[in-house]
Amino acid sequence: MDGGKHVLVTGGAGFIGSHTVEALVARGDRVTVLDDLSTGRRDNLAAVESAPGFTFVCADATEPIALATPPTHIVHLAAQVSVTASLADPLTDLKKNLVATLRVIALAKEARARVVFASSAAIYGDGPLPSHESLTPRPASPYGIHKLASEHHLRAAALNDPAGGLEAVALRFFNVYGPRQSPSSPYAGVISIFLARALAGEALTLFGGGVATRDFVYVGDVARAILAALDGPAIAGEAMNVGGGGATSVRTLAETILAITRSTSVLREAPARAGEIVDSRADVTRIAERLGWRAEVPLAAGLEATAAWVAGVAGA
Ligand code: NAD
Ligand code: UD2
Repeated sequence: MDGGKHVLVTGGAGFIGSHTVEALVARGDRVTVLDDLSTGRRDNLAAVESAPGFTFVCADATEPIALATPPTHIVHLAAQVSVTASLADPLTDLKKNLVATLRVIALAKEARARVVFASSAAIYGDGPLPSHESLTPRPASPYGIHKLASEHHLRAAALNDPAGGLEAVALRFFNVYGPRQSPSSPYAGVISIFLARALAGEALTLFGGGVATRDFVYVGDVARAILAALDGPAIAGEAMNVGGGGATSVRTLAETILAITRSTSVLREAPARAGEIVDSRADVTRIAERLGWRAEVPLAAGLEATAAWVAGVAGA
């Protein structure tokens, strides 16, 4: 086992979580997943269920977290992930996205565990592009506010740690996509929704006419970034962008997906969704310098892999 790491992955049964868990198990780490299965699925973990050192705990991360064996590292992914849902119900978002982080910090202090936290591009709001970590964040949704507040709590916990040396890294994910991203909720990621609809011959909706741009990053690249942050030099509460560094409009994305799937689905326009940022693109120099990470999977290749997965699920 890699230096005796025992990694707790909250939200490990979810989309990004299950890819991260597979990568950790593959290199021999001991892994505990804590997930309430609110949006995650146990079968996302089918490939690792019987691996040595793997444990699944069905629990709510907003409650105090107690494990039989303390972790050496924590990847905190459990969250309410929809910007739109956070606007409709900010109090639930506060609980799931901020209270849960405070539970993780309490455990990290007790266990002396390094924390890698899933933050988001949503903390930037509509600021200058590309978004650099030194910019003043201006989140435009409760989701972005609570992700940013979580980052501040992690940094403060690291600075004020009486024992010294609490390590925490916030990774600001841009738009992550890939296999296992559920298309079933209206708040699901745009790529999984478009692929499912294109394959079913249903119309693709372009909110705000599809002029918004996003920096899409493949889930396998994101899992590698998480592992790099777990293994990298000690960092007391620093934030780093995780994106591809490019910008693709939602309309271009829709047209690419129709071509890849050879779909005859129509594109229809609808008003922009409230609270959403228009343009988003990461400056990825910091993570390249600090952790030697950069995205490797081009959008076309990632879309092909995701389309194959969506088609498999639809045909299963
Ligand atoms: P997901 O919904 O697939 O994963 C979230 C997981 O957390 C699910 O398995 C869910 O069951 C679990 N969960 C939710 N609340 C919980 C709670 N209170 N206790 C225990 N488990 C709980 O979403 P994802 O896309 O894999 O997102 C993972 C993380 O990455 C989230 O923190 C999200 O905010 C962040 N993020 C995602 C994206 C993206 O593009 N997908 C972008 C930026 C940030
Ligand atoms: C994603 C993450 C969110 C947050 C943010 C960071 C998801 C589900 N959410 O939010 O957690 O961290 O990134 O910036 O991954 N759109 C359409 N038609 C559709 C669906 C979406 O036009 O059917 C548009 C939508 O209006 C937006 C873009 O596509 O302009 C991306 O939407 P999204 O929901 O995939 O992701 P986003 O950026 O709101």
